[in-house]
Amino acid sequence: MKFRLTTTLIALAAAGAVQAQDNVLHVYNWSDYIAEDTIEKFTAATGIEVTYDVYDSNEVLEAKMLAGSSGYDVVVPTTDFFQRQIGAGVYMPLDRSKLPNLANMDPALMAGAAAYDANNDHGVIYMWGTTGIGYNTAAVAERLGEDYEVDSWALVFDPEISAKMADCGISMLDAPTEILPAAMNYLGLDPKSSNKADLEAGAALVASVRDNIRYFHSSQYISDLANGDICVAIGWSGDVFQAQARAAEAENGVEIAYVIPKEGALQWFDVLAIPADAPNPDAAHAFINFIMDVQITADITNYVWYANGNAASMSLVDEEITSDPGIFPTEAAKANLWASTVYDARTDRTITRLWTRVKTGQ
Ligand code: N2P
Repeated sequence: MKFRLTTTLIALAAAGAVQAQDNVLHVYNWSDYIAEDTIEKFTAATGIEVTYDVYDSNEVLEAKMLAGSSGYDVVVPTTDFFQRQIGAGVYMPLDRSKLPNLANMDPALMAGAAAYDANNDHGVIYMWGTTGIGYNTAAVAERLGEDYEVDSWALVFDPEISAKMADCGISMLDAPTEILPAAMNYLGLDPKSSNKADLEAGAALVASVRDNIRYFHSSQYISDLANGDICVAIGWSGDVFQAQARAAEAENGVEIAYVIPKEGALQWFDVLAIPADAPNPDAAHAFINFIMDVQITADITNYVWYANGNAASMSLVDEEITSDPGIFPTEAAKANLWASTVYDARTDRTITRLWTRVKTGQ
């Protein structure tokens, strides 16, 4: 009798554990990259509970993906990192039969992502944006004059100009594969070059303004810009617009603007993907399909100020977003955007080494 009771309890406990696991989805996404109610709505619609963790660096995500057994069901790499990770067998092919909302996606944008993931077999576009400059308009006018037009990387990369801004705080993304190409672009070099000498020249330029940089970080600048604690940031488009919105909401007198420098900028795409060892691939597919719902994805864009890849959602996106050239670049700006470069392992090591030196000022 006692034996039977115990086995029954074990069976019940095991069933409970399996069921609990079936109904939990582990999402790992960028910080400040989803609407306030998206997760809540997903759970309400599907009964699937979500644990939601965040990162602010492709390098951090990549380390977890390459180590394996991350426990995550959905992650959001940028296409260049994504391609290399697909090569390492990190992601499972998507089951299109579980993704009917794929029909909502923009074919031209998906074709762009397919350059990194043949046939879009492993991922769908989540959001995209550019890496440009966020700045405090009053702080710039005060230091560089009312007539100074912020339209160039010179604000950060010209040592004399950035020296004048240093006191109010300049930050840079801690993202070497985005900052070094921007520096190379400013120098007139090909930002997509994997040539060691070009990367070294980019690193030398960043090093030359190192003393003017308060910090390298990829998420703190949102609130710091909004609060007036820094005045210039090389950052991601939507993050800068979120800073602008936070300042406006706080009515603290801080006015933030975003510019895609005239020399050019990186246009990046982040994709939703499922690790090959995801514990709950069914729930992962349900989540990705849910994100591709036109209303859900429009809500996210309206909250985070990043463009999405969902053509059918565009009519639900606020006009102040669709009409902003910092979010939807003009044709002229588009001509100067470059796409992410996929670096081989050797170049990647070079970049890491150069970046460590730049950051530590050695
Ligand atoms: C959101 C970061 C955007 C992702 N905070 C950059 N690829």
